[in-house]
Amino acid sequence: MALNTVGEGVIVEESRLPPGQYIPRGRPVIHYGRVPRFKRETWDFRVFGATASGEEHRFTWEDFERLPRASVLADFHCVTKFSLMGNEWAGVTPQTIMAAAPPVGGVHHVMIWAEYGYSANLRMSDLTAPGTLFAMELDEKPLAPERGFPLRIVVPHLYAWKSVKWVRAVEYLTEDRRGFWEERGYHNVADPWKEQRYSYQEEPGEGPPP
Ligand SMILES: Nc1nc2c(c(=O)[nH]1)N[C@H]1C(S)=C(S)[C@@H](COP(=O)(O)O)O[C@H]1N2
Ligand SMILES: [Mo]
Repeated sequence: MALNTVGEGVIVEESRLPPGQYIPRGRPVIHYGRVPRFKRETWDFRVFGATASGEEHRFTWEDFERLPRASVLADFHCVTKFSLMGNEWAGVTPQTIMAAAPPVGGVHHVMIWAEYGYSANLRMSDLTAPGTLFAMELDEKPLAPERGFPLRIVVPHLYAWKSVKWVRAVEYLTEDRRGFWEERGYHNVADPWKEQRYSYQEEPGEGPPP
């Protein structure tokens, strides 16, 4: 396995860096629009769409904080080509959320919704993949406001625009639909190991029905 020395003596296995990515100095923060302010009393996390019960499930912040925690050590790859290596995220697994608010049978896609209407769609298999987490902490500290406080999803095996910050809801979809960047020319699936950056690269079956 090739070793690659990057920056100030950081040693990274080359096989951990997807094609076309580099390791920047520092830890860039990227998002569209402003950083929302967290209001504990009105914050909620909703699971809606094709739920098994037919009802929307709502967690208050108090409910959410009581859920069991898990942690994940993962790298993070932005489509603008920087990668952040070795992030330790802690939070709630999608499995925990899905046990509390299951989908009907046959749901293969979800939309993750954030403050201000930012969204990203995921295949159910990406939501339930090992490594995907609703994160409340990074490196043993609560998320910084600009990194998604109080809650973001991390989907480390896909380009980071799918790792929605300031998450407020999950929508179970009966049919796949494009999210914010997927509608604006980015790849519906977004696997960095296959360099699935742009929608024009999509193969049949990788995008929503026309
Ligand atoms: N709500 C929201 N989440 C978002 C974005 C955004 O604009 N809004 N940008 C995405 C993009 S393009 C990237 S690269 C990562 C950046 O995460 P970071 O700021 O922690 O590095 O957040 C993603 N999550
Ligand atoms: Mo990004």
